[in-house]
Amino acid sequence: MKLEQNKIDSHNADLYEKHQKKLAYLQKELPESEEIIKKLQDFQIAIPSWALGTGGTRFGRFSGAGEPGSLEQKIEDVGLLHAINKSSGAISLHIPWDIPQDAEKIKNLAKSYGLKFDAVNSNTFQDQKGQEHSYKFGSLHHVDPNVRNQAIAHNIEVIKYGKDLGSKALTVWLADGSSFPGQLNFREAFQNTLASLQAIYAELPEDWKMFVEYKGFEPNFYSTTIADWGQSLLLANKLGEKAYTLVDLGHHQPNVNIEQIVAILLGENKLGGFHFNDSKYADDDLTAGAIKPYQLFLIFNELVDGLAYQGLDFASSLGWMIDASHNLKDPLLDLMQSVEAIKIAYAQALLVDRKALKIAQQENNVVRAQEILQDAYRTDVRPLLAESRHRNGAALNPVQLFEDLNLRAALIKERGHQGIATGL
Ligand SMILES: [Mn+2]
Repeated sequence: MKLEQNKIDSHNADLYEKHQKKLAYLQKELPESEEIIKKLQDFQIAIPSWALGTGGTRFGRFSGAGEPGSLEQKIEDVGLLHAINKSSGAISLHIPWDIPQDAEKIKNLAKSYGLKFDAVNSNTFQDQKGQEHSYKFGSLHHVDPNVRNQAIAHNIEVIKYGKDLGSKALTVWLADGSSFPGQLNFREAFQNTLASLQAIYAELPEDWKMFVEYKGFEPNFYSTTIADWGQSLLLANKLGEKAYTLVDLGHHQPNVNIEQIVAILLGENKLGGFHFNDSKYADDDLTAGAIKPYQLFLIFNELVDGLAYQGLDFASSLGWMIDASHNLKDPLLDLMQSVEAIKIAYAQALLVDRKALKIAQQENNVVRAQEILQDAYRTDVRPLLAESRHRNGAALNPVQLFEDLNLRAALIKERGHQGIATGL
């Protein structure tokens, strides 16, 4: 389904006067408004192909209606999202859930919606039909070289699909680990993982990056072979300059200081990308900013500071991706909310008075430092986001537009009630 521009324009016309009032106030208060609006216009967040269907929990899945049943329909959905918010101009594919049978056709389809292909993701956490060796006891760390070789070959195949589509990065997340003490020799598991990743890295094109994702728990309950950012960074350092650590917000134990991890990784120029989501207890994959918006802001505060320190362009230097999928909301509305929350955190981080913060830090003025951060965090920057969308031809209020136009009903009419998306 392609959304006609005039529908967005008439939505905007209805809301424009009210928007203009709020924006004018903010522009008067914040001299940096114009610069922030421009940065927001450029900032795109990739949508994962597996988040377009209703997710499940380990107890069940309650599918929504009108979900995309094919890769083409998933691209259509991201295209629709991008038309509405002009902030989701990329899609991240998971292989083998989304194998592009005809790469040229898929590439052209994505192009017609203004979409690029972000990092491609391999999957060695499930067995696929007809697969010779099982990943039940792991993949790249497995005790059996035949299993490792099969997993290596799969990752190399994923690179090939990505090359055909114009992707520039491979994300490797492993479910490898152990659930009981004694099950695994930790040192050998790590060494096997490194050797396997080296074999994959050797096949990485010159202008590609490899993102090594870590996770502290689940699906294994005693140990994970790439459990934290230290282990990921160790691997990335050993692999070479094209390898980076990827931070997924849900992959930490409760109360871990993620913003500090981000600051240190950026200082070493070893942060490759992000998987945004939010959580209360574990890897809940909830809407970004739904539970801990202040943490999200503090992370962006480090990102703005760290990327400037490295002299890197904010929008293009890291892989910005959502990795969320849950069982209650309409997936497209959920993604709109995630994108909004991410961009709010970014805009607030841009508001931080860095010179004043530096002085407060030098003077050990703890109160002042907190005031500076919270002044930025407590500013309602939503009119700046709305203005950046409006200038890009997108909707002033994406969620309202989607609901007012009954876009899910239109998708159900097109696809039927039974469509179930592949993915989690
Ligand atoms: Mn992830």
